[in-house]
Amino acid sequence: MKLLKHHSATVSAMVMAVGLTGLMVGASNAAQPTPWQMGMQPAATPVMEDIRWFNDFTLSIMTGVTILVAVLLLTVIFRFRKKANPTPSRTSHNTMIEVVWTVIPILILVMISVPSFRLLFKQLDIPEYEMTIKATGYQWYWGYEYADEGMEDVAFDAYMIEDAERLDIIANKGLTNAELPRLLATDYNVVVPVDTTVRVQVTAADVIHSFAVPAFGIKIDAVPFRLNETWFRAANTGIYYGQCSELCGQRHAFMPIAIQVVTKEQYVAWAEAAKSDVDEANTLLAQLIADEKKVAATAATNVKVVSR
Ligand SMILES: [Cu+2]
Repeated sequence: MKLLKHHSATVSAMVMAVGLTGLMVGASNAAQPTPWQMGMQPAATPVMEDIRWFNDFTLSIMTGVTILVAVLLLTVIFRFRKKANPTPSRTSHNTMIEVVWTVIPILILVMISVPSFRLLFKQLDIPEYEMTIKATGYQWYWGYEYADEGMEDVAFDAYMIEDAERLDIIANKGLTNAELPRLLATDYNVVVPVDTTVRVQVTAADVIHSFAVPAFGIKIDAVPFRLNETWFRAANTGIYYGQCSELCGQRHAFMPIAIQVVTKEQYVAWAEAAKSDVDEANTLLAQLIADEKKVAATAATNVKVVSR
């Protein structure tokens, strides 16, 4: 009986989870975890959109199976208990039902495997890419190199911004907590253009790390002496955060990944400046984004004035 209660609690949790993830599909651009978040981060790439769909799809099948099994268990317990059914049936075989309970699970597995393999190929088969970035895992930070022609000199290491420094920056620049999220913000962001297919080559220089960005649906091991590849194509601008996802030592939790997706024009300006100085390029980029926000804000107030 205890077991049954547990079952139905799981089922209601599943039903709730299906509902919640369904709700979150509407949100388009949140790049970091939020307090009390239950589902996955909103998708920022086509791969992540498919992952979210696949999660909801398998979760709904699982929910159905769990409900069916719970109902069958309850039926057996109540209808065929000793009191209600003192002389049990002596049936030992029923060909029909044996065929049914073999064939239906096979069909369900086939139904799951088709989109599962399609998604695996989509993740691992690198499409035609427009640029390449190499990420190297170190104990305990990430090193990035831009690999395209003319960009060979653009390389930097990205360290997590420590708590004390973070509070200073927030106070000095008047930022919000979400603009410089704790344990996720880094001193250098990986800058990439929006709507561009980026190939990421991932390796490590000491122990095994893992390069993972949830909103992009990417997670790939960073293994010394091995070059792994993944890709993403971000559909919205904004900063997307990830973390090392392979236990790599004492400061494993403190080597986050921050990818800043900017407009194509902003990227061109950044890349041009970064060829000679990444710090200057970042200052320029911050200026460009601040200008863009100002323009957007004025446009918004104008609209309000007009609508009055
Ligand atoms: Cu690591």
